[in-house]
Amino acid sequence: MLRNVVLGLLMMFLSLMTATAKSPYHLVTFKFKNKQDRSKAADFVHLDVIKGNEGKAIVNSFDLKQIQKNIPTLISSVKKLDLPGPSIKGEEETYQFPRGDEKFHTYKELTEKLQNWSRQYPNITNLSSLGTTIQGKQIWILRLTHQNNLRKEPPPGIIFMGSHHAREHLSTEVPLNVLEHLLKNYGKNPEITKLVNERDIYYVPMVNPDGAMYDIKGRRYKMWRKNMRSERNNLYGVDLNRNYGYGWGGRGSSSSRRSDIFRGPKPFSEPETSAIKNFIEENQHVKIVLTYHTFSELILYPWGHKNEGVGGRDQQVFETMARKMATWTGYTPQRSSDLYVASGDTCDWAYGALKRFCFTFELTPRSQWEGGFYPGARVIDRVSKANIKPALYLIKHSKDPYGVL
Ligand code: 0X9
Ligand code: ZN
Repeated sequence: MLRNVVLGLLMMFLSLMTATAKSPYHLVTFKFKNKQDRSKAADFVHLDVIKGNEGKAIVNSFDLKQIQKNIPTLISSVKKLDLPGPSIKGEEETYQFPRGDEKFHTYKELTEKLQNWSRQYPNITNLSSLGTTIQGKQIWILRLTHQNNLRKEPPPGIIFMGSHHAREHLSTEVPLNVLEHLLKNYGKNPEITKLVNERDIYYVPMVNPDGAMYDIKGRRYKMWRKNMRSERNNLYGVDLNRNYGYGWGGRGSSSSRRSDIFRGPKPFSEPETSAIKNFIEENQHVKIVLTYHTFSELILYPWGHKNEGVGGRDQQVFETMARKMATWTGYTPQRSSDLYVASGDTCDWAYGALKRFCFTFELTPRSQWEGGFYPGARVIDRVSKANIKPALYLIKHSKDPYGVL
């Protein structure tokens, strides 16, 4: 633990040292009396950490002005961070992770890996694209199921997604490694073999490849969250986890382009969210959705846009599953809105519009001081391993989610 904290502080220090001098980002600490206070703050900024009555957020200069104007009494301190600000020109076109973090996959490496796997395991995989991003990249989806299932009505299914948010690179590595575990153990491990034979499993490890690659452009992390929506060379970006169409436009999202929680001009205005929407709508047998994010070590479920649970048996299913998965990961199971109210996220839509059981996993670390969005490559294996059991559990129960009751 102490080692993690020391390493985290060192990583932060190094990343601050290597960043450029010009910085639009600040670390803001809030003091909250209650949940309402947290949601008030979440109306303006994205809260990265909540612990006790304190919250922390890394905010851009626009968001900083907004909170100073609207909720000054909730702010306890503001610290300037030396991180480079957004721009779409003037940077060399290298898409490589910063030194020491090369184990994370670039979009190109991800593409090659998925293509290799689909060649290596032709009887159980199929690689295709859900559509293209703003910058024209393919949004890869790898289907994992025995080829016999392709000729008939597909068996019950599940989708795992990563990297809706650009800077949350670990959320691509975890599904990728769990997928690799399934591939390598097919035909060896009876449980995995059975699941691949009897389920339809989908992986979209990088929903927002434009943003993820922009975040590492020039080999420096930029703390970028949104996609790459721009106008006349002016990058602003849309928060893809505020752009889904259930309760869209409500609390915890912004109508301002410059905000880090900008929801976009209308629901599903972005090619990335609309590609996911089309896929989940068209595949009714996909009964469970898991969207990986970072960080804070949480397992979240609807509702997120209002301070209520979904009620009835469905709520029991969410709670039972989340509690069970928490035993393997040590993550905290929680209703999304208990964290803070935010509208337009993936899970509110998947459940609200289509009744799919949907979880948001906020992966490692637990805190900003252990690296926040940039915990370093050394955590990848450990976090991936911890996420195998929850994935197998959800794959199993995608046949009948109510079976957990
Ligand atoms: O705010 C988000 O989009 C998610 N956290 S993250 O740090 N990865 O950005 C959490 C979404 C949870 N949903 C709601 N609270 N509605
Ligand atoms: Zn996220």
